[in-house]
Amino acid sequence: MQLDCAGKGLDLRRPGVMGVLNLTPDSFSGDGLATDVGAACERALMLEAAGAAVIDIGGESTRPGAAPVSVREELARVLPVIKRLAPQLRVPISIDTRQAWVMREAVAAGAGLINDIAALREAGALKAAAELGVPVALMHMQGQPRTMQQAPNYADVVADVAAFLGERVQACREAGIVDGRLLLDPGFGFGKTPEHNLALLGGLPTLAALGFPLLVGLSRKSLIGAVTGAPVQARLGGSVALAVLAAERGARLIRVHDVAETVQALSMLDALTAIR
Ligand code: 7PJ
Repeated sequence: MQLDCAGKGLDLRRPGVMGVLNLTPDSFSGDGLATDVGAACERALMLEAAGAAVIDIGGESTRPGAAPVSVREELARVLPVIKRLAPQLRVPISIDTRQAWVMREAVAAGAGLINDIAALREAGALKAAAELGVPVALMHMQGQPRTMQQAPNYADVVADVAAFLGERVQACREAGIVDGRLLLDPGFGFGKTPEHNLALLGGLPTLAALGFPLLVGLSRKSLIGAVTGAPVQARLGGSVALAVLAAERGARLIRVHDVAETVQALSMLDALTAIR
């Protein structure tokens, strides 16, 4: 399974890592990359050297409680970095956005994959993705970032998320986006309690059975805090464990902040898989 991301390959035959490059000023990694294009590019090159298969660039904070940003602001954050970085990276850049215009500008600047937490539900997004021709990750989210953690509610979280993702696949087909360009993501933490997140982790094989490569993001998320009490800056162990558990249950791309550690952990899973 090799995806063509605007000329750069993304190999999903074995679980790989998507490295996070967060260009929002309130990023909870607190790395201050939002205001320094040079530092952001250096960080991306480090993530590639550490083994990331794709670099995910985002300019809108979507953590619980976050307010939306304007398209103009989002573009100002991501475009200079994508433009400078694309020619320097061997691996593809993914653009983490819900906005159709950001998708268009980012792909024109060199991004090769769309990572949309709203699964192409915002105005114009389906059309933009269809016209751009790059692969798209469709993520499940209940509600909106500002309020999504207030009262998450499901009849059966695995079945509900599977049904939603199935509907979005159908919407993509109708818009002319072929199945081979799609990845699916259950959206850990996006309108989910810790129990919902655990049920989804356990239910990943059911979601994998939909027949699309699965992307998951668990890195440093509040589930780890809920289980262990660890604050966000001390969740490396939990993040690496969740990456391995997700990969074992069928995830093909793991979105993480700590690339080197996760790549090393996944190598061990790979070694075990090779002898089975
Ligand atoms: C995810 C994401 C995720 C995808 C974020 C954070 C919040 N994109 N963007 N999946 N999470 N596809 O990193 O904690 O889980 S931002």
